[in-house]
Amino acid sequence: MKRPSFFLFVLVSFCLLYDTLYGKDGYNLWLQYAKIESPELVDAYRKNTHKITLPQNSSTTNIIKNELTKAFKGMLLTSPEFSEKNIENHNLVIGTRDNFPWLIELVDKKQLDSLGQEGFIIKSTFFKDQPITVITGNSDLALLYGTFEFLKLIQTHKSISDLNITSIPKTKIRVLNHWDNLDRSVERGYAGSSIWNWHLLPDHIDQQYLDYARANASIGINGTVLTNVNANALVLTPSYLKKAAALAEVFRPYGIKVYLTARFSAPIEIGNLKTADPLDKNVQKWWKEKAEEIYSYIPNFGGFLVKADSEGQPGPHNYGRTQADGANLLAQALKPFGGIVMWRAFVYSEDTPDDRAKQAYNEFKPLDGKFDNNVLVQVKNGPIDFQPREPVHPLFGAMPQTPLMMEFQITQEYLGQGTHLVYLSKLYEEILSTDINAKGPGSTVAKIIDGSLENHPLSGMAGVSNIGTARNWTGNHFGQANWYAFGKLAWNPYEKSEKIAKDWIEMTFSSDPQFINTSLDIMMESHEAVVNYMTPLGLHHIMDWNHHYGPGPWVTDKHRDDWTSTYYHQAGADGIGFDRTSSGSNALSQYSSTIQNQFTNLKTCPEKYLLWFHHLPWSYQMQSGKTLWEELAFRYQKGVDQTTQALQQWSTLEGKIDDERYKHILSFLKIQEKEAKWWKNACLLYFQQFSKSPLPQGVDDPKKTLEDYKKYNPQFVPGI
Ligand code: BDP
Repeated sequence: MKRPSFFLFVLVSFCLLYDTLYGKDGYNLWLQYAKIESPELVDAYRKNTHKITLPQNSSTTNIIKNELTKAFKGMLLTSPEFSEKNIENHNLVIGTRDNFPWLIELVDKKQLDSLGQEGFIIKSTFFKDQPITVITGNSDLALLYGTFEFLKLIQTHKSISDLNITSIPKTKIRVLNHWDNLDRSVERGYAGSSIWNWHLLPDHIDQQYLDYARANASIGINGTVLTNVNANALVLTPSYLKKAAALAEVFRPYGIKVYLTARFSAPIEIGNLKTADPLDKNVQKWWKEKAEEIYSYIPNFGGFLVKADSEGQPGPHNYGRTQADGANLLAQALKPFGGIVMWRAFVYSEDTPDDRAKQAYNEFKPLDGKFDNNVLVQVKNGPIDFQPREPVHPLFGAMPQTPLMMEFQITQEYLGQGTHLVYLSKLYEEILSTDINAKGPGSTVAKIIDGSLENHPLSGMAGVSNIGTARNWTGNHFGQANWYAFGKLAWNPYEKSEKIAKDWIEMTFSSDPQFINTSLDIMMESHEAVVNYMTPLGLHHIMDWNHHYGPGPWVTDKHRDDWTSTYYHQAGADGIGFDRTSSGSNALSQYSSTIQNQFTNLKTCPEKYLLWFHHLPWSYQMQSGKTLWEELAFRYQKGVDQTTQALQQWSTLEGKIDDERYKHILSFLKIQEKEAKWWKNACLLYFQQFSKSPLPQGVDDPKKTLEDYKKYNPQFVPGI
């Protein structure tokens, strides 16, 4: 009797010591499983979890067992007793109805049927008068999802004694898009190199691959596109397919499918064909055989993500064909194997003499109904390009016969890159909850994304990953929250950012109420802050050339107009803003009449979109009574003040969490404050040339000149 308890004591002490020494670098993400201090809580949780029934019939159930062991060791300092079948005297039962036919007596059959393959139920009930908690679903993966949800309740110190939770993912495809290149550089990546070590694959399986899969499974992500949308055809050759297959093997028990980006010209580049024309028989044959080959390596391969006819990528335009011709070519090749195509709507050209914001709609809307049924059109949240704030993309609601998939950017290309604390869930929520009025009031973007508005069986959400080899995965500790929130919103696009943030803070850092409330405040304010100090009132695309780091409202006269800032802000002596009403590009005509009317009318157009849709004189009177120039200056100043406040708020949290993460975050917040001032000063000095008005009182005077800011030329900015 004595020995095991002594052994347990040593083990637990070691774990605690290990945790103090190494555990707080952020590697454990939101799965910290920190020790719970309250003896009452620990007692209650132990009582409900110390005897667990869990059949061991797959690698997924094995993962569940390991997760529970790890979690309870960390949070409750106990090791639960596991049994595969025995239920007598047990308190947590995890299994499908195949495992436990009696479940049907406890959980409604209809309800079970409605769960599909991924949904789960967590229910407090009785078995032979014994109180038990049941986690059930129709697959082992569902049990894994249910287990993570159950553990979240404990991580966030909720009661687990009276549970009745049913959770079914609202979207089918919940994928990360890695813009990772085969040389391990990451386009728009600010967290180190790509985590895929292609050179050592397939022989070396890094622990990080398993941890990646586990983290994603814990938030319901069920797919990963391994490679950059600016694709390299090499990944479709046998030596790379073997490497991708090794990753797919690791991810399979976690319910994560591998997808690859398909370079449209691959039949020429690696197939020795003379053309990649989608209507050419040999090209069709080549893709069919390629698909067959891929499935021979990766039996559960998910499919392709394609960027075509955009920013130099080849595509169907090269052969005078449509985007539907291109997408269907690949869709037909994948169809026999159950694969899908995610075809990006991010198509625009500098040679098209029309507002860039209109081009995707012009190209895709006429193709509605022409895509095969295993194609999703993947649309960015806004019509330009992941700006700090954009109105919703007009394609949402405009293609009722086509499943549209959301593409959000998790990596912060335009939102402060590696260092700025910006909780992106607010941006995601703003778009998902937008009522685009496609089918009358209540037609929110979320309803398009989950397929419910038009009853599409396929649905999905993609997030451009912010993950790299940084020890804390995302470079910025708070970047983890954006990965987490993306997963949660992909599972349920109706979830609220505040709740997601609260859970994340508690799981990641601490249960201290002051810590939670202060961090929550900082997070909830952070998106509005970045919009204020970068692009207030609907300004957009005014960052510096190419690397997109820092302000560059002066960027002009480049080889492409649609990549310059002056194209977008149109500032001059007469005013500022892009006229997208009928007197300008008329991009507004692409929206439902309700939105059109609201945004066209200056009285009802939300000020946050004002300069996106209107070109207005500097003296234009804002709702506040100030002139446009004054309001602009105040917004920039407000953004700076918000970052100063965030820094001050964070400073009050010293000692509330480990020093390592506290200091890391503090130093990033200082960079953010400095850069917010840089943005404000550079932009206001630049626009002042045209407004020719002084800065209003209350707006700090810049210490440098516009020329100083223009001259600043940072070298080797990451992510290009
Ligand atoms: C822009 C990025 C560029 C991407 C492109 C895309 O600047 O690096 O390749 O989007 O989404 O945001 O294809």
